[in-house]
Amino acid sequence: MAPSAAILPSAVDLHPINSTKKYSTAVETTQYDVCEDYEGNYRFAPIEEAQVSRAMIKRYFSMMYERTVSDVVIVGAGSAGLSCAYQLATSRPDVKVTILEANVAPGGGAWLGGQLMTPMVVRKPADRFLQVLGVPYEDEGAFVVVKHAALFTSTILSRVLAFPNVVMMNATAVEDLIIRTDFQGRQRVSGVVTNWTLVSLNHDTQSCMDPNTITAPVVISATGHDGPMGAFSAKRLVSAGLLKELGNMKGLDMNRAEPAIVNGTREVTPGLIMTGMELSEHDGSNRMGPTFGAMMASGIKAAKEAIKILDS
Ligand code: 48N
Repeated sequence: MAPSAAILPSAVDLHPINSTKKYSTAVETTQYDVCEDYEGNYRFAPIEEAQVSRAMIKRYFSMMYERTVSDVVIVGAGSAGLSCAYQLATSRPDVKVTILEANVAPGGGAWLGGQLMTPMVVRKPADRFLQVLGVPYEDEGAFVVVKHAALFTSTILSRVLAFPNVVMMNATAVEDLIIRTDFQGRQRVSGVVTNWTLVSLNHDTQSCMDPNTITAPVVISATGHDGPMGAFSAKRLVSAGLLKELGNMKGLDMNRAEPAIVNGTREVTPGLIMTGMELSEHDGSNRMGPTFGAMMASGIKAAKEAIKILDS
């Protein structure tokens, strides 16, 4: 008979370091003989190794099976991709959003502010998104400062992953686009070609290691402007003949760069919306350096553009 969930003691609340309050005394339960005792008698419920493996395999591969057909695929879980996912998930809980992130750790360049310093600057009015997320900040007038960039990134990650209509496959690379010719003879992006990132990065070390696919009527590319696979879709559009040449990101100019990225967020080719810093490589707009409001607003706009396509 399948064991019911162990009755575990109430979670020990984490006391501030200087608290005089001790952890609760040893708490024993009859089921599974668990014991939360920090004085040397801590006992876990029993487990079989196969139970752990099957718990992961069952969930991951049924999710992978179900999401081979998604409504929206977001490529890249940086600040733009995650902001886009949040906006989509909240405004359209009926839409199946699948995020593909090449790194094991999602978040892209938003774990630090600039030059490895931790504070994150966000120019108004993008601070409103921080208020929506509940991320605290210091108000400096024309801009606000989040005390640690990871406070934004960990908060939005936890919010996005909590939505029932959103799944994220990290350590998974998009290594090509599905490009079909529609009945009007127009080429349309209709999904993505995927592989484990470690495989994608090692194609030259083995014989052919074929990929997998995920089809979707809308693909949103948020692959950034640097990193091992930066500006992936922009570069692929050029090699596929859907874009004449890369615009190549221009020098830093905060006041020009941020509105250009937000206002330029759009469907760059049928079926493919581009957002965040990848757009600077596609369009040749300026970079903004260590300010993140445009990433959030561009992600939000990309979500709105995606909904227009889905509802058209
Ligand atoms: O953070 P990034 O790189 O990209 P954005 O556009 O979300 O945010 C950009 C921002 O961090 C800046 O660059 C700031 C504002 N600086 C500007 C400046 O002037 O320097 O996230 C992109 C994500 C990363 O996590 C990559 O790992 C991932 O996309 N990625 C991919 N994931 C799956 N498949 C791929 N082919 C792929 N390529 C990149």
